[in-house]
Order: sequence, then C-alpha cells, then structure tokens
Amino acid sequence: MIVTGDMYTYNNADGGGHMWNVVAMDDGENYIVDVTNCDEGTIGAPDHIFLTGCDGSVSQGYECKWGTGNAMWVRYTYDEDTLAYYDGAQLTLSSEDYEYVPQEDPDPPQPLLGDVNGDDQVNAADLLRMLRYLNGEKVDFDESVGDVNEDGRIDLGDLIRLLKILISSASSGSSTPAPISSKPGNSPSETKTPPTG
Ligand SMILES: [Ca+2]
Ligand SMILES: [Ca+2]
Repeated sequence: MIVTGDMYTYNNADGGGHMWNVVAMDDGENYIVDVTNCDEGTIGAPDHIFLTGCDGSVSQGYECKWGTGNAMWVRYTYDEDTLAYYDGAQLTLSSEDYEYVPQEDPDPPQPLLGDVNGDDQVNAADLLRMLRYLNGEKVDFDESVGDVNEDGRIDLGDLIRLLKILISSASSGSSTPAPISSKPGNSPSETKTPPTG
C-alpha cells in the first residue's frame, strides 16, 4: 500500500512531504519500502530502506537505521490522510529486517534409482520388472529411474547393476531395500504371538 507523510533525515531535520510503501510480507509483518530513496545517490542506496526494520510507532513515526552514522537513518511520520485511511495494524512496522525464509517442500519427490515399479522400495520385484521390460513385455516401468548404472540407456547392464545392488544390500544386512517376502501378501515383519494359558 502507498502511504504519505513526512520524511526526516540528518540533513533535513524539518522533514519533507514524501510518499512510500508499506508492504505486508508472508511473515505477517509490515515493512517499509522506499524505493525512491534506494536510488543511486540517495540516502538509502542501494537497499537500506527496503524491507528494513524500523523503531517507533504509528502515531510517533518510525526511524529506520542501517548503521550508527548521521546519514544512516531516516525517520518517517504518517500524515493525517494516511492515518485516517488505514488502520493502525496496517501501518505498524516490523522492528526487525525482513528475512526471506524459503518454504521447505514438506514432501520433496525423491526419485529412487532402480525403483522401476514405483513402490518406493528397491527390491527383487524391480529386478523382475526390469527383466520383463527388457524382454519386451508391456509392463509398467518407470524409465526415469531405470538407468541404474547411469550410462544413459536402459539395458542388461542396468539389470546386472540392480542385481549387484540387491546382493550387496542383502549381505550387508541393510534394512533398505526391504526384505522380500517369499509369500506375497504376507508381511515379513508380522510375527504371531502364541496364545498363553
Ligand atoms: Ca520397487
Ligand atoms: Ca544404463
């Protein structure tokens, strides 16, 4: 939003009419953006009055500092029009500089090399699936993770590499890839407790 008022600097203690922006950011705070005074040769150049933390209040005005020198602050006061048009919450500025925090993807896609049947596990089922794929059968096959040895094509070399991966992970006792149940449908982790009595 655009606000108006007076702007005071060290060289201009009486203030002068000015127009600037107050921007509501994604952190729920409002920040000052005074692009006019971030231009080359102005007091705020290059970005001192851009999403900068300011101390003060809506009624008393805000002082934005980016250092301790005389020419390293600007004070802004809202004029009556601005105070009448916006409510106080809209004009309240953050005392801290805005910090951009990239939103983390809560569930980033993790392509699992070799998981050609797309069940998020690399196991013998993928080996079998690849065998059928290479045999020319029409099977669901995720080619994006099929190039296991990463040589740019999907062929017997990938089948062998996948086999080696499965053998090495089995011998190292790694929990991933998941163990294969000999009986499909039965969870290998399921254990039956004999009845007591
Ligand atoms: Ca799989
Ligand atoms: Ca390959």
